Amino acid sequence: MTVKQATGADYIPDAIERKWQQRWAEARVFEAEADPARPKYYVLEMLPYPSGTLHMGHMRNYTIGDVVARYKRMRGFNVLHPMGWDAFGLPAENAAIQHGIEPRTWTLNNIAEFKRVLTRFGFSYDWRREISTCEPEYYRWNQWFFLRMLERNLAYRKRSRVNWCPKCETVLANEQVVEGACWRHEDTPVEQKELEQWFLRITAYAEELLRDIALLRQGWPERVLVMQENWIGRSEGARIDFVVTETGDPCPVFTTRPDTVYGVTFMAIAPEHPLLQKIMRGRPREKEVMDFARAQMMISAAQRTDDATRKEGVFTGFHVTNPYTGEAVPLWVTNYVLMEYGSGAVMAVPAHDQRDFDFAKTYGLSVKVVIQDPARPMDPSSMDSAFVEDGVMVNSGPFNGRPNREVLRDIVRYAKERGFGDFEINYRIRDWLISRQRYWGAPIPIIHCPECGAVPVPEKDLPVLLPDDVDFRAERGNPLERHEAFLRASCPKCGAPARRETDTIAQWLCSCWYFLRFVNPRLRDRPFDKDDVNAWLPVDQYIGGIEHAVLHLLYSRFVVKVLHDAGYVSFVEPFGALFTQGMICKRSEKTGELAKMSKSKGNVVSPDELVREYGADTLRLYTLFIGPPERDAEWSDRGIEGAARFLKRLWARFYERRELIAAAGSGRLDVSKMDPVERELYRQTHQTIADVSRDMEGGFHFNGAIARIMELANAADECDVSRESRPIRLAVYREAMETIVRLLAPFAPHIAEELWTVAGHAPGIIKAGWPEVDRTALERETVEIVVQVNGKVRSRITVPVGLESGDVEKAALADERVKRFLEGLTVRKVIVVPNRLVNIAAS
Ligand code: ANZ
Ligand code: ZN
Ligand code: ZN
Repeated sequence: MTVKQATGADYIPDAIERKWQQRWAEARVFEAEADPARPKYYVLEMLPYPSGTLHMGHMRNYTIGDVVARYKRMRGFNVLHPMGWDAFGLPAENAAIQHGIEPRTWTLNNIAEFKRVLTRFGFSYDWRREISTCEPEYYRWNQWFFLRMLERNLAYRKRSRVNWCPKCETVLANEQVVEGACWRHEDTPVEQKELEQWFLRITAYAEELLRDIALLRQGWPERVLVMQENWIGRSEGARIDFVVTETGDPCPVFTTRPDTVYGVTFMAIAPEHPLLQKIMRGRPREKEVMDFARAQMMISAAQRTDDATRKEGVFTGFHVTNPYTGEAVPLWVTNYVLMEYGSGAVMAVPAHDQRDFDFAKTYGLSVKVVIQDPARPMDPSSMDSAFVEDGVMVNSGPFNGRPNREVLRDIVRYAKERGFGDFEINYRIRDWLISRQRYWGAPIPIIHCPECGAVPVPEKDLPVLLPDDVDFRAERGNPLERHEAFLRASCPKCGAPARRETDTIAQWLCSCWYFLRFVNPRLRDRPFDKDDVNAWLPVDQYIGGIEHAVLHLLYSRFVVKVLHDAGYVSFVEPFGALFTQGMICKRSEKTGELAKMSKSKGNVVSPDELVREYGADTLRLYTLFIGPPERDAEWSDRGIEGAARFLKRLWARFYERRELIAAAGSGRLDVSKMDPVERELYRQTHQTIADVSRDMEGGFHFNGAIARIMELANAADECDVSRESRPIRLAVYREAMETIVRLLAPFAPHIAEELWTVAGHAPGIIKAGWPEVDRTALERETVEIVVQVNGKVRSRITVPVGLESGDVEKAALADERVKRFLEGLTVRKVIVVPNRLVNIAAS
């Protein structure tokens, strides 16, 4: 390839960008090694999934990370900034099924493509640390993690329901279910099927995950913390032991409103509730009840509990006894109670719970008021919705007459004393299902022995390799299940012929510890070195999309807590600070609709074409200039032209004045020797350093920072300089121009490096560092000006040096003493001699 001449009056981004990228790589500028002498800074963007549709929305994320990394380097930090690939997952497998490309080939091609584009943008990664989660050297440690979890009783196997397509004979991920049907078989409704699945016991860490949110308040967006809190969903309440009246079987409930227990008029249980199997057998209503339950089990929990879904149920013919009253109420199986929460049974109080109220109205069940609004007493026959507010207890035996809030604890104590209930805390969060009945993932390191059951693969036998020679042509199920060589194993315990587990580890787990592996990506005998990891972690700044606010971040926090408790790391939280960037949206040319950039919306702006047209620096600058990075922003082609013009003009100025700049003095400048013009440019230079530094440190105000740099460039442009200028003016001008370049370096690093050398410096703007503010420059110098009225000195005023004549005139007329002399007179004319004198003619 012929690279055009890199220097010269024409700004040719492609040439200078490639040139500097090569130099950086040669000089290994971004390769980080631990260094106790310098403060460390670990900045990380969320691991990309290489799916082949890179667009400018993605590039914004990486640009933000790169700006932070470069800025921190200029500030003297030892910066770790790695990049890798979240390479396992469904799309690779879909490509194999649909287009006959092997998942590995498809993935590696995409990675190569992603890497090419990221490199072209000049992102400052330490590429030596690149990792790919689909490589055995990485996923063996995934398997190692799984074994550690197993050891600590944090991994277990349980029957659980999955989406199942009977035609594909395979498990479908949620995203493969399209309007209730299989993605490949529109005519085939997806069923729910029970399968043995592997789970991680994240619920064991619910309380710690909640508690340590307090440690993140400083560096994380509040809304993400709230989302995590809600996801964990701690709920304080009580367990109350109801009993099936006819059989004596226990039927405990979890309730947050024990104060309503005297108002229970029926019991609602989940279709999956084990009680049903037990009590219904051979009963008159068995068929009706079990048919209903089975039908409901085919519908996903999310759909069943959707507000828009009608509440339905069937009476079982049984009753339960309320331990407080001894009263028997009917037992119903319903669609709105979930087996996964509490005990899978709800004491229904139609008078005070809207769902129960709706259900009671549909099926003609009774409503009993136990909390009254003293101002507007209610009676059940006239209520058209549940009364969910606080009030005074009625129809509640010993608790009558007291405010319900006050009774909450007493009523549970009452049960506790009598042995039919207790305080209980429930969490919404569920254990984490990590097995996938799919090929393209890390095999779960388990061998099933007919004698010994599920036996872990010994550590020395890791990794369990994923075979490459699989057959997707059958288009059915998990191809590992048909791979004889993979399946065949002998039991690690007893040596008997056994069968290898064919489930693979969910992609989620691969990307929940990669930030540790980046520290020692090539270590062969351990996932990471404890000391190294303790030195680099926690990640100082994590950057990614809000769509990962809950699961990815919560799982990563969980994994780190487990490693901490197992003694592998000394910190308890992986990410000290989190930044969630907004999305780039684009208006559709056809419909005018503004939508998030995505392939499916057809409004993708491809970085590849743009970078050829404008260069990386312009694109980087524009994606951050477009608006505050935490907010969504609208892409505009005109905006990008603006960014391009700015860089072009900066380039042109440097070349026009390169001799003047290079010849001018540099070093500390003396304000007292400057004339007003020089002083003003000098002041603005240092004010810009102060402002941009503040914008960089406090909350990613990159768009503001860029705007200020542009203002300084305008001011410098207006400054009159030539060969004849005084040396100090040239020096002030040079400092302004160099400051622009240094402040611009994190955003537009290539042009900054180039212009830095044009100004006569040795290459290496990062080493040159971030400019320092001269505080003495920030205040405008003042002068005392004499004010005359009709030729006689009447006052003196103090104004900033170089203040515009109009403003000096205003200041003079506003002076109290001057006003007194002007009383009763009309001002005819005002003459201003800059920095010296004002003469007011009045009569
Ligand atoms: C009686 C009651 C009366 C309730 C009342 C509410 C209001 P949170 O706050 O989300 O924890 N519940 C319990 N287990 C359930 C399950 N498996 N599926 C569906 N709903 C379930 O909600 C706790 C409340 O949700 C519990 O308190 C229970 O209804 C219901 F006036 O018990 B409550
Ligand atoms: Zn199908
Ligand atoms: Zn065995």
